[in-house]
Amino acid sequence: VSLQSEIAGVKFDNLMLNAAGVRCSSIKDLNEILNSQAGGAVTKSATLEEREGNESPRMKSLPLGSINSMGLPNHGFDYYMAYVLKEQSEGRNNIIFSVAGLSIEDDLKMLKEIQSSNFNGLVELNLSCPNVKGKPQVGYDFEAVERVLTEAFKFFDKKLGLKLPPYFDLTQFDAMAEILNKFPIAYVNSINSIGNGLVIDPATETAVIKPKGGFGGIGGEYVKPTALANVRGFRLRLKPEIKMIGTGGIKSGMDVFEHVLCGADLVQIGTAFGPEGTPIFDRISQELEDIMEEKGYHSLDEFRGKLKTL
Ligand code: RRO
Repeated sequence: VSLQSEIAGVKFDNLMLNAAGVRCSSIKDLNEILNSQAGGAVTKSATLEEREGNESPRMKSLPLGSINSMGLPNHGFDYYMAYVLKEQSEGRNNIIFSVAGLSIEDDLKMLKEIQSSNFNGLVELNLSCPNVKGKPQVGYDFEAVERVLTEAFKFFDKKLGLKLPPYFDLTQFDAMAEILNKFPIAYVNSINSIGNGLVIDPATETAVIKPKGGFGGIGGEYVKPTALANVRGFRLRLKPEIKMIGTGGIKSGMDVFEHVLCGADLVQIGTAFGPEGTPIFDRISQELEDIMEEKGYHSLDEFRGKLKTL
């Protein structure tokens, strides 16, 4: 069976990638992903300048997932730009360059630099970081999303994907899809973590992470139904040229199978990749291949988006 997939002419031997943020901040991390069974790698979202991020402890693994308030620690735009250009020059095109400006102006500055560079791969504009103090998630400000896309596509003609926060009402899917369908977007990636959850330790009567009084983005099993709903919700509403990446709650082959049934072209693994590391891509690939063989599927196309409803 084949786990190959494609977005905007970029081919991936395996539909599974890391989710931006987890084990992908350094060149060493990224090379490890590229040397694994993963179909490609996504870089830690870059800001214009290098950042330390929030105070520690800022991430905690939980029985059913994770909470984080990293606060966008990263090596800065130039570091990741140099890396993706070098890899591209060596023939690699399966790296997604994630950027997350601290303002719309910063987003546009980074997209302008990418536009004027030789980089021709997929770019993921993260409109959904929940953890930078005082900065709301752009994806919840529909007018701001339309504004950044309107400005970006005045000059940007490379392959742009969007990382969106989870939405929770069908009117939000309708309104966001109507905006996105106006633009030549390569893909939508749903979901980022569910922002500003609160996990507490009742024994010590204390929040489990330090930044923002303990509020942080929730990932893992907790978020899978929300992730599937967002992938499905957008797949049903977006024009077919806009592909989908499914992210949220994947830790088994069956989870990937479900994301693809909802319409995912690629999937990304965050929370579960943290503790397990790159062997997870091998394990889940094997599990997915077994499921496909048992069901008689040879390719992802045979069941992608074909969820049945009652
Ligand atoms: O760095 C983070 O705190 C972070 C980011 Br940029 C994001 O997009 N999602 C997340 O859960 N954490």
